[in-house]
Amino acid sequence: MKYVVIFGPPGSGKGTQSDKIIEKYGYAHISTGDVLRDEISANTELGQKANTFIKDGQLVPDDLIIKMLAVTLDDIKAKNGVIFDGFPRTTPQAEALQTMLKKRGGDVDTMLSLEVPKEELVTRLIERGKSSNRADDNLKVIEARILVYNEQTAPVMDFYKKEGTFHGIKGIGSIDDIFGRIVEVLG
Ligand code: B4P
Repeated sequence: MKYVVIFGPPGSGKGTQSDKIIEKYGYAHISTGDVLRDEISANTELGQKANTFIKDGQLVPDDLIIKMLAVTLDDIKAKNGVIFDGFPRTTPQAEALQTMLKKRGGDVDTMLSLEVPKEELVTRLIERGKSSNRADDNLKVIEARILVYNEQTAPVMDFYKKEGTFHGIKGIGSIDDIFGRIVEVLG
């Protein structure tokens, strides 16, 4: 079982490239952003709590996310591998993921870090906001999300550099070109 993390700032294409990885490699997909949006739509207690953070561009607290991830991971049927999309977003989340996978006899095999300049992120998210109906795809919240990324999420790269699993991927160009760079790493 392979465990792959796809990482990057908001709008870097984590969801977009995850779809292509799933299609080619048959991995199971865990997107914490998708799970949270489902909880919000279903108006669960977790969804209500999460929404208070997401609408302001803040991260949902680690304890809520880690609990949610453990449940999601338990539900995953055995496949060739799992792609974690949008998780981990803090160093405590990275440590919790390592502990959870070790209990299952595994570890993160590959961390793919999509590198996209800020101006391009803003352009993509404003564009997505025209049709996404997402409360966090507007300029004010996008700016907050990028700040939060730089302060709280970017340090996760150091965790995986130390583990020796970090791979920087140039995240601009066509979706297929970027996927080609990912395939060079995943084989
Ligand atoms: P997420 O749902 O994870 O998503 P994202 O960062 O907004 O976007 P992604 O990188 O997946 O970009 P996409 O492919 O859609 O997070 C949402 C929020 O949930 C977070 O801000 C946080 O509050 C909360 N959250 C989630 N996980 C959490 C965690 N672990 N801990 C705490 N809080 C958490 O691409 C963006 C757009 O660009 C799309 O419209 C796409 O079509 C376009 N695009 C993609 N590739 C392109 C390319 N090559 N060229 C041009 N456009 C492209």
